[in-house]
Amino acid sequence: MSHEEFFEEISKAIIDLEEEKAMELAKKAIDNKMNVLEVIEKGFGIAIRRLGELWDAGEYFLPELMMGGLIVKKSIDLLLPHLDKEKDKFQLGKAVVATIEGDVHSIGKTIVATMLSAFGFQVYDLGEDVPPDKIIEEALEKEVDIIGVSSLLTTTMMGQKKLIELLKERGIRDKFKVILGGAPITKNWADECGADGYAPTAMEAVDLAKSLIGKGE
Ligand code: B12
Repeated sequence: MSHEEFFEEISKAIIDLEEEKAMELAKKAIDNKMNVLEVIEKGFGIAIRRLGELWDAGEYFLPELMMGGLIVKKSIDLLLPHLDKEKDKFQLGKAVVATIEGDVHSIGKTIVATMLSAFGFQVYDLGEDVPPDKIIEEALEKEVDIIGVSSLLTTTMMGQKKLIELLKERGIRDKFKVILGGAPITKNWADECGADGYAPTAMEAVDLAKSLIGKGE
């Protein structure tokens, strides 16, 4: 089976909500020493986007969405410890990554955190539903270069802006590069918030983070 066919099979297992099959394929990817990042981006990333489309089209409802999200999270958790340990050899910088307060969408944020970590950043993943104050405290304590904030709901996007305002109020805006993301986020919104950048995908988030700390190609 080619890699492309394998990614398609994983996508199909998730879209069909077949948890056992998805976990089995994740294990197979580990056993066959496949590139874990590629499996996450191409297999799981694409499948969950398709779940979103099915929801948009009214073909899937909340239970299916939740089930799909859970299968993806479980499978990614299985894959994460098997990331290439090469990354320990170098370090580009540090980052905190979180989904903003009021928002429980964690999948895209986790993929971004995973990718940043795989490409040489030391990442502190604060999880989801995290208040701006808490993100700032962690950023200060861990002395990070980058703060990455995810928001998937139009109702929680304002939290991203609030975080940047709080940084300004505290006179520490210049200490960090703030990058924003999540399905409803646009470059315009990032500009309006006064962020340092926005990226539509995890891979582009890596390029953005690298270029912001002067380590881009
Ligand atoms: C899975 C899912 C869920 C799961 C989440 C499971 C989990 N643990 O994450 C569950 C079922 C829990 C859920 C709940 C809800 N959901 Co929901 N959900 C989705 C769905 C289908 C997919 C989201 C996803 O994971 N996408 C796949 C990932 C890989 O993509 P991504 O998150 O966009 O991330 C990529 C990029 O955006 C970027 N990125 C992401 N974060 C960051 C951060 C940085 C710094 C950077 C640079 C880049 C970046 O890189 C990522 C990888 O490439 C979307 C539909 C959609 N089209 O997005 C709806 C969607 C986001 N949900 C929606 C809604 C309304 C809800 C609920 C309010 C439903 C309800 N009535 O209860 C609740 C919200 C509860 C809450 N308080 O947060 C709406 C939001 C509408 C809106 N405009 O606000 C959407 C758009 C569905 C819809 N069309 O109506 N949901």
